[in-house]
Amino acid sequence: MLRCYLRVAQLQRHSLNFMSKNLITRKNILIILAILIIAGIGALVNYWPQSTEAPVSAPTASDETYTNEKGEKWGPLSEEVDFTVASKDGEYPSIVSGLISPLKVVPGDVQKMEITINSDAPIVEALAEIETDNGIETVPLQLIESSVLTEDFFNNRKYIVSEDGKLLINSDQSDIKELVNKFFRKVKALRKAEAQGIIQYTYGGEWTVHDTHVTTYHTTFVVRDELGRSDQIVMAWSDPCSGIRGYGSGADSFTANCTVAGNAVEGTELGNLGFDAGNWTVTVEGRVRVNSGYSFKIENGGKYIITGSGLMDFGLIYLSDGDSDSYGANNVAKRTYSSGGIRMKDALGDNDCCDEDARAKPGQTSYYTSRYTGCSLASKPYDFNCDSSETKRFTNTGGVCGFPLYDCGSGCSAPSSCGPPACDCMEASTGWVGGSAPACGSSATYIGTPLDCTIGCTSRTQSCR
Ligand SMILES: [Ca+2]
Ligand SMILES: [Ca+2]
Ligand SMILES: [Ca+2]
Repeated sequence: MLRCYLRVAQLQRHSLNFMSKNLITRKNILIILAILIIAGIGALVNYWPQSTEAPVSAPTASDETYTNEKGEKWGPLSEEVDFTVASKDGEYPSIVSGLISPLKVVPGDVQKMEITINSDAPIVEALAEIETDNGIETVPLQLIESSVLTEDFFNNRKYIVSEDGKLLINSDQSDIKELVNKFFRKVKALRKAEAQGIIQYTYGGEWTVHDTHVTTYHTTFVVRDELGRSDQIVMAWSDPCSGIRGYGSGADSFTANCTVAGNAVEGTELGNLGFDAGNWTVTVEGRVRVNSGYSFKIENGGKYIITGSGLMDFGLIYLSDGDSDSYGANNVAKRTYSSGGIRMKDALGDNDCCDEDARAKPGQTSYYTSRYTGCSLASKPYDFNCDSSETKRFTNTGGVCGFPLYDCGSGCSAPSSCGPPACDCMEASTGWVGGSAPACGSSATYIGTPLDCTIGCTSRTQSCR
């Protein structure tokens, strides 16, 4: 919260600094104050008076989730994000941090954006492209301030990327110190003839939101320097990271721009986590984890954007397995605590359709006459093999009590006891007595065959899977 206030104060300071370069008279200060008061009133009524578009129905609950065009659930969105970019050092220009406030917007809101760029050549263009349900809005960003990069920037970073592309986390201080020193030796060597080394630029801008973002919401920042080099980060808010394995173990990689939402845990066990051949940005609002001894590989131009709530760490990953059948619960996120769970590496699947009944699991071959234990809200409580349908075991109909079980021709005799017929007798009247097979768990009269040891008409309960 304190950080939030500090950022707001910083934004206001930036605005004032920017304006004070040109406007320094008392009269103009009064005008600035008047503008700030009007802006404050605008914020109070949650509607920017300059906008000509009325707000449309929009989400309000803080934990609201949405569905993208692929049918994937995404969100919830933070109110605002303050982020750090973890990418390979020594490549310029490089977007290193930023702020989007608010992130969660409705039409009529004014969204402010700010990014910090490190570069060894002047920046000539900085843009924000915001893709929503109805199109892309391009917002040019203005220079707010620039300063020579100090060693503090590196000392205070929580994440740093080694030259071989491994993400190091600040808990490992000795590694950081060694890298910082190495970096500065490199910069000094490169920049010996120059008065200054790397410059840190802050660019900012704002726009009045006029579209909803229920299916699509991407924020892309693009910067270019005077040498024609560029850097880009894509914050794909509406695309959950879906390419990583859901259970088992081994190396894995991100395959698209995506977001690990604030309530999600993503990662792999017994393997490194990298980026496949693509310049992907993974936005981390939740947690990304690998086992201790493995690494996050910053490769193929991939980047992590870690927000204020986001975390990259080392540890174990679990799936919910309340019934200990070794299948993680369907549609339940990975997690970092063990209670009621199974290690991701040990799980046989992550699609247990009822995590309260060990009989229910993918691949189940048995049929059962009683519905799930627990899972009271299940719409198909007899789907024991988790294939989304309830398959009845006995479906034959047309059984008639009192008819001979077998229509045996001359030279054959009917079977005398439970077991296969003595010769090729035709089954005459096996099946449910009446027109239809009863529902799962319901009983009716059935005329059986020697094969299932229920010769004759008996009451039977339909079993399913
Ligand atoms: Ca289970
Ligand atoms: Ca189960
Ligand atoms: Ca089934």
